[in-house]
Amino acid sequence: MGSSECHIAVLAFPFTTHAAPLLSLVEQLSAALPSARFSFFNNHDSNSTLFGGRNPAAGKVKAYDVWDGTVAGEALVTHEEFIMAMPGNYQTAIAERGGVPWISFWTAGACSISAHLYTDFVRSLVAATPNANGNGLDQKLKVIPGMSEVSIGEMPGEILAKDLQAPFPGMIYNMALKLPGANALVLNSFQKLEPTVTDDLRSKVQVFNIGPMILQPATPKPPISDDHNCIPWLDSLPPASSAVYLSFGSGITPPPDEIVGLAKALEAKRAPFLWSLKPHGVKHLPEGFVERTKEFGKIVPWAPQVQVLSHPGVGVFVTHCGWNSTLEAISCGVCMICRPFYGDQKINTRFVESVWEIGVKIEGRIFTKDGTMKALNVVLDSDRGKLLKENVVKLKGEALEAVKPNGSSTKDFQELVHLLNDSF
Ligand code: U2F
Repeated sequence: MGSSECHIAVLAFPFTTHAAPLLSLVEQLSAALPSARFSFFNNHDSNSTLFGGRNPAAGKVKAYDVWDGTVAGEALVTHEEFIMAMPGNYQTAIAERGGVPWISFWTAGACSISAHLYTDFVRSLVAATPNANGNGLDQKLKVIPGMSEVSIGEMPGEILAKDLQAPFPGMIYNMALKLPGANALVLNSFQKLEPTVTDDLRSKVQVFNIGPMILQPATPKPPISDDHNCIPWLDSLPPASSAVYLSFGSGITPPPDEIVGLAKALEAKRAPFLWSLKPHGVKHLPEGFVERTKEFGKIVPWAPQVQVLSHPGVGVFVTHCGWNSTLEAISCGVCMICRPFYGDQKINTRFVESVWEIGVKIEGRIFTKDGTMKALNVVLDSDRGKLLKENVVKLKGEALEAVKPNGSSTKDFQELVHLLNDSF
């Protein structure tokens, strides 16, 4: 195939924040590979959100809607229904892979994909560990490179699933089994963030560690919309404020009792706060909370997170520890209070608290008034908090180095482009 005919099929996973960074990667690659055309296969809803009114890379990226299993007139599909419908539909869309190079983009960190590659080993440890008092899951994974701080119970839930053949755990397990056969694995991370884990991964598959993509000058940035005036509100805070920013990604709203716990802590702490909370979460706030906190608090259904975290008035980020949020906090030098819910979030939290030491995990697993107050006091008003801040600022410096012209992520991106060029 001559380079003028190069055509890359891109298969997206349409849930939460997976398809958006994949499209960013495609746009960045398109700029580096002027002769390439990209077909972006995704479900209808996710494509409408991503492409609505946009024409990425001057038309060189074309969106194709693939049927995701939704039945007309019925609610949106679940992960499971999508997984059942997807393989056949994707194959029909792009024909058999036969000889076509496969490059995988994992939208979370090296730590979580590495964990999935150790699924059989972790499960064998679980099977061999007497678990009567529940302590078995506290066992640290000292023998897995880079994971000595992580316990079995902090592995992504799919690894520990009772039924490894159930649709979602089964899809991830099968992906991990096939991954060493990929031509490359692309990660939105950077070498100095997870060096041991990444070196171990590199022994199994070729890795291109190209992040943080939000700091990459070449990554196209979507237009910023601040419909709820978060930035002017932050600008209006007294100088040297340390506002609390709370957000739980694209899909999570904490359960009602945790929303109450968070609200009580914010009211008691009286630090300025900006809370990204959907209306179905707002209705669980304690009566009168919004009125009582209106002098120092703001609640919005969606915030321009990267700009918020970049604002000097923000002192701490209360988060579910999704990978994009974690990288954004690091890239902006903001400490985190973590309340992981599912998937990679527990392992990310462990790295935040014990490996990078840039934040704390919420005590007692869930948000309560006391646990949240304690975490806020540690991060905002203690010597430990000062150390966490120094660490995150240092890590931000490493991230900025990685995306400089000679930085590790820039080099990895250039090598990825070479690999693609050589494949044409
Ligand atoms: C899944 O991630 P989520 O979408 O739940 O969470 P993040 O990876 O943290 O991504 C959330 C993104 O949404 C943005 C924010 C992040 O880029 O800046 N955002 C915003 O702009 N404004 C808001 O008010 C709230 C969010 C999954 F749940 C995670 O466990 C995985 O790590 C992740 C990646 O695979 O996908």
